[in-house]
Amino acid sequence: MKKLCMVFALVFAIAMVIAGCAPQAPAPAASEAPSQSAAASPSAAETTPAAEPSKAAEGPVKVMFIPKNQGNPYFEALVQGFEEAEKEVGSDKLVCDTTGPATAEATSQIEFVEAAVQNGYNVICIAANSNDALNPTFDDARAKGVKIVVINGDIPGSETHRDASILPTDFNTVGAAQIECLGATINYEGEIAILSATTDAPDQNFWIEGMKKTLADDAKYAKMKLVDTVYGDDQPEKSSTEMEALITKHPDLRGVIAPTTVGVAAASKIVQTKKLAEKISVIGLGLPSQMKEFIKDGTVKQFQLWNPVDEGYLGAYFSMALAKGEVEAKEGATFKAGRLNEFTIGKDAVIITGPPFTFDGSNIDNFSF
Ligand code: RAM
Repeated sequence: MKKLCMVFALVFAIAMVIAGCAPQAPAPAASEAPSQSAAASPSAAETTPAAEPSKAAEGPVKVMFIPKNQGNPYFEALVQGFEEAEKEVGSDKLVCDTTGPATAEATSQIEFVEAAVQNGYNVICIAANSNDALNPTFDDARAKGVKIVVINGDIPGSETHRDASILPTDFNTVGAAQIECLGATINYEGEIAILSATTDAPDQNFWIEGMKKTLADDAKYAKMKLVDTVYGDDQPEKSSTEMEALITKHPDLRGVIAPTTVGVAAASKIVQTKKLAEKISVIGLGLPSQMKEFIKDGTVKQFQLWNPVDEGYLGAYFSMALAKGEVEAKEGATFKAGRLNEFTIGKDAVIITGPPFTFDGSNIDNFSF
């Protein structure tokens, strides 16, 4: 794992110099806070009702990770990180488990949060499927002394209902970086579409907003026209059907951005099968392990992501420190996360894992997630 990280860091440094679609803004340090919510909200720590003391002192800290849905390889990469941390720390001190719904609807995670509370978990790390549908459930859990850490996306407008948020990267840079990534492959011209996950997904909607803003504000992209946004629900089949429908509906389509690992793999497969790579450029946020074949055969030129394994690993270390009272979930507090070293909590109790990264034929072989 250490080796992977060193390789990752090195390749990242090189790729930032040479990649055609490197993010426009420099990658933020872990201590820099994004401003994800439109309106400034008070820090979660200030508004939290007095909770019962954490039960962590009685045994190992128990962390439950709830992904958006089961069976998505992206979240399996996060689980890998949680497990790595548990192994490193020892299961006498930290136990990390995973549970979650089959599909990613707004309310599908509620029963899993409730069960984790009942089963004595100290911290729930959840990739929430909605900005606000879980608020009452989160409030109940916190009133019982359970810490709620949203991971892989914040819940804009509902920050006071969670303790902290762990983001894989600075979300403020993702929308613009994706537009540039696509633009560079289509000469900054033509009809484009977005293939997203679910309509409620907080992370997707935040990035899509960033893409639309970039298209509207930056003259460099004036000739790129967003003609459609469709939703594949992070299900391979639905994503494929939506991609096929986009191709039929928009005969002049030049590019598709799928900011979901499920969507971008499905879209790439359709373009590969239909031999449309010369006409339609697919980019997005993908897992190198799933995208490798498309990079190798030229179906996809480049795509982006960050390190989801590190995100899970950080989630585990932060959860443990939080449950043990070693760190407070508020701006300026610091904590150590094993091999990733020290992190400083940003505004609205947000913690950023690391920089985004552009993958292409020159580096795709270096990654194992
Ligand atoms: C998908 C999910 C997830 C997103 C990644 C990039 O697997 O939608 O939330 O962060 O892609």
